[in-house]
Amino acid sequence: MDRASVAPVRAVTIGRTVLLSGGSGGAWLAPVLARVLGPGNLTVVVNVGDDLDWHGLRVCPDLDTVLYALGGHLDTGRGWGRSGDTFVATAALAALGEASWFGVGDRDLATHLVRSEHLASGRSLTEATEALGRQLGAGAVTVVPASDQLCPTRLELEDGRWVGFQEWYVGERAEPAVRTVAPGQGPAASAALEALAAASAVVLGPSNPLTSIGTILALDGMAEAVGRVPLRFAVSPVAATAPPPGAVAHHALARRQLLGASGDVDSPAGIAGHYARRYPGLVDSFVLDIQDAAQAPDVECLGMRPVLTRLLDPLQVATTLAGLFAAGPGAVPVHHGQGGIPMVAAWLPRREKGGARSAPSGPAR
Ligand code: FO1
Repeated sequence: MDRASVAPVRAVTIGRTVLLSGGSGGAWLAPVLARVLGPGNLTVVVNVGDDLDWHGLRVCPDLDTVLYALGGHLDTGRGWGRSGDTFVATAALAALGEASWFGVGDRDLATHLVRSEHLASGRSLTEATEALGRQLGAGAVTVVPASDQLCPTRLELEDGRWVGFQEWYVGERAEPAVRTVAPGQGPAASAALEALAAASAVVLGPSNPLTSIGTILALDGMAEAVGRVPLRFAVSPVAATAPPPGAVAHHALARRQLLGASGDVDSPAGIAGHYARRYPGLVDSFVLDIQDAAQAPDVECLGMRPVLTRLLDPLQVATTLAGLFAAGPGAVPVHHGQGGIPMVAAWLPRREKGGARSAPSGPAR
């Protein structure tokens, strides 16, 4: 994401926020949300289920996508890797007879070399990410891996093969139908759990609900820590009009395939339903596009408060979220009709029967 293209916005005063993120979806929202929330208020907890060891180097695609976006280095056309990168090393590897289905850019390669050196010298992935974030200019945003351990996602395909996530997603363009998604198991990173314990709001970002958000929530202690945050939002990764974040062609196909494998539909209400069934009570508000307003009642039936905004505009999403964080828990939405389209402008504290406003109460768990 080009930092210069983001208009300056007035920061609002609220507590600390945690964004759970995959690659492109989180990278699309994180820089703008960070500006809206103000310096030091955002921690991004990033999926590590896509990570792989490549020619002896640790590659963390989602962490790097988020760091590059925050530092203004992301190739936004591709949705991953560094802008202006070349692929000479990958071509040289192919010439040596090595598999070349996973293309690592030459500038990107430097990130994997430095990270791998940190890990080899005994530093944790959290420490390596902090150092890389400083070097890449990720600013006042704390970026932490969901786990310090390698816990790769495995997929069982309909043809019976078990493959790693990248083998399916990149190697086979997400085309083979998926039978089972098996998130890696392991402890959540302590920095991620500490950020959640200190947060007043958490956002399940507009990322893949299974292989980005689901893999984070599968780590030991993570879902419980998310459930203890007072305000818990999810942002739809899909809109009726166009795919919001993520320019990668097979991104939407992957989401459809993976939701299908768990019996869910690739629509805002389908994804809200996925969260409601898998993690009952975890998400209390679900953000979807105003053009999908017809699905808001279905979201409400699932026990979540639907929040309508312009989902294709990260600034609208970020300012909507910040306004709701500032209003606090236990408030009710105010809808403004705009050309017949309802939009949530704010939560108001609930009114007592006698007309007085009640103190905000905690959301139902
Ligand atoms: N995506 C591709 O479609 N093809 C690639 O060759 C590829 C290489 C790659 C190398 C480093 C990296 O950080 C990301 C890379 N990606 C590639 C993107 C990545 O596979 C996915 O976008 C994420 O894992 C899904 O969030």
